[in-house]
Amino acid sequence: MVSQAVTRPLLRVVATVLVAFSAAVGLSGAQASDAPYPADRPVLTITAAHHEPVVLTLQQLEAMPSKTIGAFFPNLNDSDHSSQWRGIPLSEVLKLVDEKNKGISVFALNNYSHPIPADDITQYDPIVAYQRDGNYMAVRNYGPLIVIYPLDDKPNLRNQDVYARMVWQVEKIVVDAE
Ligand SMILES: Nc1nc2c(c(=O)[nH]1)N[C@H]1C(S)=C(S)[C@@H](COP(=O)(O)O)O[C@H]1N2
Ligand SMILES: [Mo]
Repeated sequence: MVSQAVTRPLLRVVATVLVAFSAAVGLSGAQASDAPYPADRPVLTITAAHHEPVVLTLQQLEAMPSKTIGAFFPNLNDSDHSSQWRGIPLSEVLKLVDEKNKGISVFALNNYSHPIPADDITQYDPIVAYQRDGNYMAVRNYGPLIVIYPLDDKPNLRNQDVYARMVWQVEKIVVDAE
């Protein structure tokens, strides 16, 4: 009798903690599920000559170290309107494969591709962005992934050579062996 009276409130506390915990876990999951595509769909493939391909979902990308940088988006031709882009530094992408490289080549859904030299990654560490101003990007909004350079902070990057490296609708990154 006595033990039951003690146990019940205790169970209630345990249950409350469990509910709070799963709500907290659910919250981080809900973030990715706001994306206009399934969070568990592969969005990025990274290949290298001497490494198995690495295939990542949005959820896996979001589990990686991220940073936010300010830049306008050259394609929209509105250099007055800056956005905050959140994504994975290309230096982190390179850590996924062990390949001596001279840089990477970024491939888009529309078959556009462009190389990014290793020097850019060292000097400017551009990101593969999966969010623009807090929103995931549909393919019709140049998503799901866009290479973004820190155009706001570095005026010297505002030129066509760099814009051509800001590949949108990214689906694949090839690490170019040295
Ligand atoms: N997916 C994809 N990304 C791309 C391109 C493209 O055609 N497809 N063009 C590149 C070039 S050459 C530039 S200058 C900028 C701006 O593209 P725009 O040709 O649409 O102005 O995006 C770059 N990223
Ligand atoms: Mo361009």
